[in-house]
Amino acid sequence: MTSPESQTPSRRLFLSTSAAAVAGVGLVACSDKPATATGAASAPVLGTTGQHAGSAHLKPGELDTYYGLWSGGHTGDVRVLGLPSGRELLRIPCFVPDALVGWGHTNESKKIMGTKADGSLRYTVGDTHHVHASYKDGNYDGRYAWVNDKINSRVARIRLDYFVCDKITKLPNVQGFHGIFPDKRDPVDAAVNYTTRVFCGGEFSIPLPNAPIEDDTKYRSLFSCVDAETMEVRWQVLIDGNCDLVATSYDGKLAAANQYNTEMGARYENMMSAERDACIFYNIARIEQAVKEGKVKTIGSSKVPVVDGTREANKDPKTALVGYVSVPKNPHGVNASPDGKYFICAGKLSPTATVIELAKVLDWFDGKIDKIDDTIVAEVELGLGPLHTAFDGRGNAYTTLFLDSQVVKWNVDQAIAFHKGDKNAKYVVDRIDVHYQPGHINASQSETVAADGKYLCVGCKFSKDRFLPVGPLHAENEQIIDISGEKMVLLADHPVRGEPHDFVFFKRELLKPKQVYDLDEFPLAVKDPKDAGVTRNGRKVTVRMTSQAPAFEPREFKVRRGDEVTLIWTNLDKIQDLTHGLAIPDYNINFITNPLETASVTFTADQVGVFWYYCTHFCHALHLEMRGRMYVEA
Ligand code: CUK
Ligand code: CUA
Ligand code: CA
Repeated sequence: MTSPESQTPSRRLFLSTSAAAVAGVGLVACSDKPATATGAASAPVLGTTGQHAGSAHLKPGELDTYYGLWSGGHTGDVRVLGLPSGRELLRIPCFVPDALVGWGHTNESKKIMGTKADGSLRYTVGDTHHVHASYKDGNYDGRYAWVNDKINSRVARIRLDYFVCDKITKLPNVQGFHGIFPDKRDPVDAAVNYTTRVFCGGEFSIPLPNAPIEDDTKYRSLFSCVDAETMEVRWQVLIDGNCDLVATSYDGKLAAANQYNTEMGARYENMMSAERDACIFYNIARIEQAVKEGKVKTIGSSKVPVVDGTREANKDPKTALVGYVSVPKNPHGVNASPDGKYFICAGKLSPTATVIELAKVLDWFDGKIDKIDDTIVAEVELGLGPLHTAFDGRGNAYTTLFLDSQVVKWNVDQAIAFHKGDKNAKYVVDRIDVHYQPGHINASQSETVAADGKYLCVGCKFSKDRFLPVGPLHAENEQIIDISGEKMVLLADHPVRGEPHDFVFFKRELLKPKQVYDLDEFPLAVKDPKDAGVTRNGRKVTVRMTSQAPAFEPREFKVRRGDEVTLIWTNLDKIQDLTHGLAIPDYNINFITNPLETASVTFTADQVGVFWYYCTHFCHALHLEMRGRMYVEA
């Protein structure tokens, strides 16, 4: 190990060089010149033709080159951004009701979110941290993304063709579900070179099954595997310590979670009492073999098979399902390098990053290495409060330093050489101040085989003085940094409503969004205006409705007070961007349908009178005229 002072540039030196970098940013902002040193004289190459990193500014009408998927934090949604501009394009509601699309109001979204016996939503709060997308051949394949809800231990899947949440799964016997990562291929079947599993780390230990037990030595946590297609929980692993973030290897053989609470303490003093914690490695093929052989138990009313991953049960590497690699004090974050060779754990309470070589972890499982800690190939000092790491595909890692309010760029090979004893190995390449207290970081295509080393986004937890004050709640500050050159260059600040945590961003070509639905996606679709109208079955009334700008069909309908009304609505407009809304005054109903989409709501007609249902989404010159009457008779 070394002090940061022995690695150039030192913080002191950096402070003087950063003035030059700031001047460079000023230049970009004022003159539109590219910020990279090499491109000083040439015009910026941007947007649709953009090949070079260098500016976050797009001219009006220019398209971004990357899609970004951002976790929404408390709003329980996923934000879709265009990069490098940072423009927000969409919010995809998942865990929390949303007023625009009627998420949590339509029957279809309520079914996905989960309801109580009385039909009301079981949960209306969420806490999303991590978004990751499905892989094929080590790169994103545009099928799905997943996001976690830490509060209620749920994982949501998003279809990336329509940008909608289509399934939510609750993990049994898990509290504080934090890290999430899809696998990148199957560990045994060579033909399955795409994501079929999603791994979920349980952060809090609880009694299993849950009961009001005070003795915290009886608590445990679980690592869960969810099937990417069915979204059912395939299996769980009972472990010692906890799971925080999750990473997966490119060969599909390993998943890992960093553990900050190997002490299994219930209070923070206890959680930070040990000098070292761990990164836990899961041998996926062996776990699934154990499940197949029935070496499992179940917990409480859950039917999910649980294998034993405790230290005691996994002492022999040759049969071990999991291995615990020791990592300094309360590590935060584990990330897979795009060359497929290393996992990197940042120290948080230790100023270090630990580099673990995956080939050696597999050697340990094969009994070729005695001590699992010999899989550590570097443990180097980076600065104070290292949290998360991104990669440029050129051998460099970028780690956020929460306490130093910096991003440090460091070279992984040099760090390994330094750790081996080459004291001349200069592993710190550059440092840049960010504003302030960064958490997550990601680079364009970072955790794929196609890491392109162009841009870095940093989620800063504090913005302090960077934006106009708006009362006590400050915006967070997301910054974009050009990493195409040797030195990092700060390009732009973006205010963001708290608290988004994590994100990924990748080439726009990897997604093939559909902008018009297929009618057959919806079993209830009203395919022809002639099928619109009211049918009655006792007190249950079904209203089938269609819309074609600027009219709903039917234009009016009658129900009786006390009827349970289900209104099924298909938007038959089939050209893109022709979305309609449907609101019914005093009935707490407002939702949209996109072209050829069907959605439904169910309500009790409890107020007598005339109610103008009307379109809430600007669609046509006669948008205001697009309305009809619901008569509720006594
Ligand atoms: S945790 Cu948020 S800054 Cu939930 Cu990924 Cu590290
Ligand atoms: Cu239809 Cu506005
Ligand atoms: Ca600890």
